[in-house]
Amino acid sequence: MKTDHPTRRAVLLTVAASAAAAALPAAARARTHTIVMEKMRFGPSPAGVRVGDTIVWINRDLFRHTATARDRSFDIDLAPGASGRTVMRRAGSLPYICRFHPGMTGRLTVSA
Ligand SMILES: [Cu+2]
Repeated sequence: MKTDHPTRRAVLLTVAASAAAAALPAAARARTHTIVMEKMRFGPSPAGVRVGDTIVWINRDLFRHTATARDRSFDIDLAPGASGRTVMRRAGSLPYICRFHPGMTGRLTVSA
């Protein structure tokens, strides 16, 4: 009768996953960060954002909001309760606003 040895199998899978991660291009290692819009404010900007990473924007307000980069490198328009994602395409210190509420501002630092 043939049996899998569970521990040995788990170790082999872990080794395989590490090797695969090391071989992946930067884009495939991209991470996802979240910024919440709530009470007419953007939540804290996440640290460690890199080009190719995705920002998930969640609008928990009763108002429609956008997250619009001043240089227009990203722009998302969200109905109340909606969420959506943008991919960071350039490095820099990127100020952004809500187009409907100019008092709502934030700044994302994106490294290459
Ligand atoms: Cu707004």
